[in-house]
Amino acid sequence: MGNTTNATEPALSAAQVAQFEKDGYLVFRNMLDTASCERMLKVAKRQLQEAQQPLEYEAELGYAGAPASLEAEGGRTVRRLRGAYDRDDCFRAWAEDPRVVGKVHQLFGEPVCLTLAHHNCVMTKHPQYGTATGWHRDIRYWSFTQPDLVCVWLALGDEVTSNGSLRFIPGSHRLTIAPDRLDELLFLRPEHPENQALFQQGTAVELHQGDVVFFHSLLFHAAGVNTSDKVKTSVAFAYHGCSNQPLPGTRSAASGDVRVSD
Ligand SMILES: O=C(O)CCC(=O)C(=O)O
Repeated sequence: MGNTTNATEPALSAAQVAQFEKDGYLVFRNMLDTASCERMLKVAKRQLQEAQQPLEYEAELGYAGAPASLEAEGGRTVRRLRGAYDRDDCFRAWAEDPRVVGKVHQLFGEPVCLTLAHHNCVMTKHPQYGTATGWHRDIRYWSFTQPDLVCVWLALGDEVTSNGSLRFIPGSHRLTIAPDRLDELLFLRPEHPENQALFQQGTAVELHQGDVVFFHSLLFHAAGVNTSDKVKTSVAFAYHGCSNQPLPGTRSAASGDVRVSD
């Protein structure tokens, strides 16, 4: 597995910045300590049990294999605990952690804002009804002047191929993709020959508790199903340079953002 970096420095080396620009992602091993991860897991588990809103259900996504409705068997399987920033101090502290913000600030070269639109969540991938995610770019979730956001994904436990770890296509944030290669939800069409060649370049990024991956909002990524017997839990926040504003009238603008660096 490439792109592995030890998170001992507060900010990024020139080599790390160059690697992010080339590949579109960077992995930091053991960035968050065990106690902080366990605290987040405990809070997430309790909020899941209590079905604390706002939640996103697998049935609402309509992905292949998802329960057909909220009333169907498995229909209340949670995909996201939305609004993580306002759910608990432990998530807020992570979103504002100077080690995270410092790195993103350096990547953007300017003060950083956290978007409260989409992401801003605890992602859960459940064993039975958790669905695979096709190849996509996260920019499909947002509308900003520039398509430049960075997602920061924290693993609260093991994320390996068998429980649906992320897969990335290195460098794909720099590709121009003809519209006919994408479906109406902006997923790469699996049957398209050029897409199939691209999928061959996909690489699994296995993570363990406390590992963090930063990735560009134009990077194509996918994830599998969870064939284990434990829920996979991750925390995802996304950031943009403060000069890169959401487009007026969009969900990105309505959700608001939080300035997290000076
Ligand atoms: O865990 C997954 O299925 C991938 C999630 C993802 O990439 C997304 O929701 O944008």
